[in-house]
Amino acid sequence: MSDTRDNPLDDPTADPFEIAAAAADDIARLTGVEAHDIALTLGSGWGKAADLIGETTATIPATEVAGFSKPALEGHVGTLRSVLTPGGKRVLVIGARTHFYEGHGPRRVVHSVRTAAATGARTMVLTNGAGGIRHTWTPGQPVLISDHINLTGASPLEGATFIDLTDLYSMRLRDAARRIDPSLEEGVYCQFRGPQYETPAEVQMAKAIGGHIVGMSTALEAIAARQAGMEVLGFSLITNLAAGIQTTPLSHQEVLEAGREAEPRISALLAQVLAVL
Ligand code: 8IG
Repeated sequence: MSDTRDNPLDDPTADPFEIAAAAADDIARLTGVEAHDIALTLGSGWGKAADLIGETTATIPATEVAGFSKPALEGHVGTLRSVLTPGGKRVLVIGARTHFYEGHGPRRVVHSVRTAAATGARTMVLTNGAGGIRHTWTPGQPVLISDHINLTGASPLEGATFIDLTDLYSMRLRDAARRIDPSLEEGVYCQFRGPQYETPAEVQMAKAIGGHIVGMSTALEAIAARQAGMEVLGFSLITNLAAGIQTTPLSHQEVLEAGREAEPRISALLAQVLAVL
């Protein structure tokens, strides 16, 4: 269901960066934490992963923070958390993703990323649940995002904002993740608008143009993170093989189950990766 309450981002004359700054002020006030070092967005299947990364010092409903909207879906948590890692880093855990398919436009989609940057975070860790195109991948497998293809036709950038996206998904951070789990594979993430899953023909198109992962979230967020000067690390949990790659129909139930089963492994992985960032 769409969210009909007023959101300041829906005012076209508003400056989205000012609203992100106001949101960061809300977070500082509500968490008691002046600045964060790292931000982590939890996608489908990654919901419990934050519990291992450190001590949660504050949990706030995203609806208390300027510009955030209600989560649209079961499996997406509508909270922001401040977590203190054993190494002393402050992590802003974002469990309140807004998807492009909700139809509120790119400003709302990337607001959490801009807010994270405004809290001081220099590293943006983006996670998602996604479909896998590679036949050798199995549901429940986490993979690193090496690059993306944005098939939404949209952008979070406004006007003549020419942003370089070379090494968008930081090689340095991918190397750090692989030192922790050398078996991690990587692939190119194709963002479709959704919310329908792809047709098998669309999956074949994604494969032909160099894609390995199909999803509905991360590319627009990564672009905004780069605009904000953050270093990006992206993980997809392959919750299903993409349409036509797997022979059975795709279901949201299957996605939730794959997430639950993979939880222990990906939680440990994320905690270990965050410890070295
Ligand atoms: I979870 O197969 C999940 N999200 N586009 N395709 C797209 N998004 C997804 C898929 C999928 N699985």
